[in-house]
Amino acid sequence: MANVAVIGAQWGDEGKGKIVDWLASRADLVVRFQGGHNAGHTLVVGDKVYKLSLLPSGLVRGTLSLIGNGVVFDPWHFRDEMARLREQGVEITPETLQVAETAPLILPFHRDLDALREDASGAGKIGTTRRGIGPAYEDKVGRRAIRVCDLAHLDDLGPQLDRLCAHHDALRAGFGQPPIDREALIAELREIAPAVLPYAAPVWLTLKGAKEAGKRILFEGAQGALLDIDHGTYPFVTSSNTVSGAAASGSGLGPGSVGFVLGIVKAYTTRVGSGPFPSEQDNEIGELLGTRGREFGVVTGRKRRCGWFDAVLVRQSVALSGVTGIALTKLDILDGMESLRICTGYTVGDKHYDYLPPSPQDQARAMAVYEEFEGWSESTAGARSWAQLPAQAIKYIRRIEELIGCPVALVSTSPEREDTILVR
Ligand code: 2SA
Ligand code: GDP
Ligand code: MG
Repeated sequence: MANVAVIGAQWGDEGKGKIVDWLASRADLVVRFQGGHNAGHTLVVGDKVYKLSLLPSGLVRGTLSLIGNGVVFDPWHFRDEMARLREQGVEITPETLQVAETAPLILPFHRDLDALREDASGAGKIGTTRRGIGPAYEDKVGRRAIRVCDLAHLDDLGPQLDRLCAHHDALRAGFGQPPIDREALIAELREIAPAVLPYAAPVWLTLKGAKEAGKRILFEGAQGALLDIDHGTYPFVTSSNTVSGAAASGSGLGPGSVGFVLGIVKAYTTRVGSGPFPSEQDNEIGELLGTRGREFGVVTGRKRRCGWFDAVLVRQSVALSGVTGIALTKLDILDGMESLRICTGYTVGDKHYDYLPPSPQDQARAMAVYEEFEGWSESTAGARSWAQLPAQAIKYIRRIEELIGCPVALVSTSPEREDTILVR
């Protein structure tokens, strides 16, 4: 099996956790390469439900799990999420989990700044998870981040703290906040360091060794391609690159190491947070999809916005991430719907688009153009073979393939790992 990168091809929450879990048994290592604990991945194993935000999904099955340099790392959340998983019976040791020494830390004032900015932005707010993701990435790019490796040198961070505080104290003053208490910050870091340092490792070296030994590496993406900082619905995006290209830079392996890009795609569309959503159904259809699909944020509990499948967006994601095949999830949620629609293009004023126009103004005005389909009354829930799918469901899948220009490699029909159809 080639190394696989799993990425979301919509606005996140496509079911990446379930698919990574399905694939993890066929991989030797799982590596997260971007995002942080804004992600929410749900794994259902028998009667147990695991909700992971920062930790790679492979951990639940005991697959060696790595947090790459491209991830922003909240050490307090790390400690707490590990404790929660251990309570659920998952074994976690430095033999099963490594964190890149070069990953930048999310600090308490990043979280505060995220929330202060959102609250001050009125109608312009992004609808972030308020976990400090954006401010932590800003500090990384601004070359003032404290990183995992710095936890071993807390007595010697003078110039770094000068840079960090010079920037943040000015920002904080603008929000009526006191300057950063440097001593208190170092004391907090000193307290948390022992929970992190045993797991800190040169992840890139682990990956180099794994590659040389012919091990199978699974790259676990978070969020989705339309939340990508460069290619997404900017500014209503997250602060990392979520496209497959980030798998290489965010873990420390060259791009040639990704052999197969698996795009995870929900059979309809959802979005959580603000921003344009041309096929949104802010009506009883959206309500039905949300209720049947249990569309609530794993991290924040926010209700996800729901709408029809948007083939334009997924076609764009397929191109942007070089998707080799897709996993179509939550097909079962469409069972029993009389008719279905797929968005095949947009009109903005009198202009037709077969891709998402770049400006937020045009995106907000984009009207979806639909193709209509007959639904199916049979249940697909729990189906494990192609032969179990009703003819109308197959027609729907085949049309999606045509419109997005990419084959469906897997179909998922329930949250359970084994309720997955491998399409040959
Ligand atoms: P942030 O916090 O700076 O990354 O937020 C910026 C935008 O990115 C969106 N975002 C997400 N969208 C879907 N799922 C995510 N994870 C959680 C989940 C979300 C939750 O699995 O349900 O619980 O609300 C996720 N993380 C970030 C976010 O909504 C903003 O639009
Ligand atoms: P992720 O962020 O992409 O990992 O997805 P989330 O875990 O945030 O949201 C996906 C939700 O759908 C989770 O509750 C999964 O258990 C669930 N799920 C995944 N695949 C399927 C499926 O095929 N059918 C149904 N009914 N639920 C699914
Ligand atoms: Mg999620």
